[in-house]
Amino acid sequence: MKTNALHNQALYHHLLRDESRTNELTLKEHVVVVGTGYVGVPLCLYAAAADYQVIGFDISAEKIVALQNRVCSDLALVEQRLLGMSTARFTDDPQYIKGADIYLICVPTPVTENMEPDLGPLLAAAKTVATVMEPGSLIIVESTVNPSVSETQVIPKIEEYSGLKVGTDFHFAYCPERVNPGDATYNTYNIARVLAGYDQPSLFRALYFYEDVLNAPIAVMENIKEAEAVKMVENAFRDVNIAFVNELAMAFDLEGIDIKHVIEGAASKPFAFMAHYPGCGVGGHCIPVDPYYLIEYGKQHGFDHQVLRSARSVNESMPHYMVKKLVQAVADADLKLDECTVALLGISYKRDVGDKRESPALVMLDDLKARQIHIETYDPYVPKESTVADLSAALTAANVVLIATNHSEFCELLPEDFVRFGVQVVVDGRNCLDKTLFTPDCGVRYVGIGR
Ligand code: SAJ
Repeated sequence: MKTNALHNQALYHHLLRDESRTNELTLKEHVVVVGTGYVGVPLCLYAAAADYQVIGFDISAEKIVALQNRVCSDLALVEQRLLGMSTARFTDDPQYIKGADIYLICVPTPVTENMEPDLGPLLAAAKTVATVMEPGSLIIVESTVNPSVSETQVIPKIEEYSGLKVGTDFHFAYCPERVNPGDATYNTYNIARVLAGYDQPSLFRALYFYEDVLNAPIAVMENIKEAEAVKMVENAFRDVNIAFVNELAMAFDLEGIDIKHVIEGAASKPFAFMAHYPGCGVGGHCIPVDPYYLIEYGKQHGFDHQVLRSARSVNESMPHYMVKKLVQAVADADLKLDECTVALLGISYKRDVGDKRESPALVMLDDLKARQIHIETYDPYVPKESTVADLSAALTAANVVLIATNHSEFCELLPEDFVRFGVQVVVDGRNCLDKTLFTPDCGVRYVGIGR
């Protein structure tokens, strides 16, 4: 990898700077990372570890103060350690990010309330960079965007506010982030990337940077639109596959087939099948959002993404499907719903992380409240949204349990744990408990999803 990097670096100097510098050892460049969330901070740390002079910039003073105190809850353990010893600095003052050699833009690209792309944060970041950059800078966008957004919205914004011209005065590349929160195997340092440059010098310069900083395969795409499409497609692929198994789960609930066993059986085929699992819904800021970007992009070209829309519709129905299953399970147990207390276990969207963006648990919470059901909530990773302090308190307070997030702490629960606390019904929205242990005479009624 390093050999490649030096080769690209020499090529870069040859192409863009005077010949005399091609053999010079790299003078480590100044790098500014705009957006210090779970994508930007690791980039700061790995670039600083590769001897770049790094500043992380964010508009959130709160985030920056925490980072200046070497605190960041978004990081994997190895990155927490890196933060403590890193030479990276952090600021919320644009005057300190002037004239950098490389700017990396890593800000969110959410959707609006009516599920349309919201490029506000990205274009604001592009404008900030444009006002502090100097000729010769390389700008790399890592935020997830629709095909063509870089060239039709981001670059024009930079040119408008800098007075500079892409290709002539500055370089531009696109390299979508692939951070997977909570993943112990893949992280910013090693996850494979796709990369495209506005032109060849931009590509070489960006390629050299990533190969110098990361230890990850870099797939070079033909053009920026392809690289933008890759990220959208990989996340829409996941949403469609989750919708597929969610639809099967609803069918198998009626047919008495165990979807989890069927998926595990299908996964025994070593090719042409990728296991996804049904649940109470699809949360996070990527999977439920990115398909809406592609749907919008299709609309702009007169195309209707029926499959993407249907998948979104199925996945968005799951929280309500789960609440209906809870209501039915309470009736089947001859309990009166208005005399029950439900403990909602899990608020965040994903196992063992604290991010509640687009979390299906919040949709189920609203649905339960709308039915005037008494609720207690507990999530070890989202204490601020928990009404009780720990799992025991949640089980003590309730006679019905609804598991919304498969946090490790919940997956260890056994029938006797529920019986001990007087819980009569368990609705497992992530099929994370061992269903075989919940025998008819175990003292608690178990309901999974599609099993
Ligand atoms: N989910 C299911 N069934 C599944 C998988 C996930 O219901 O089989 C639900 C989860 O409970 C969660 C939501 O979908 O609510 C999203 O889960 P996720 O595992 O996809 O987690 P994310 O949102 O962190 O997705 C990230 C993405 N990474 C990037 O965008 C860079 C995604 O591309 C990865 O595929 C995913 O991690 C991953 O593989 O874990």
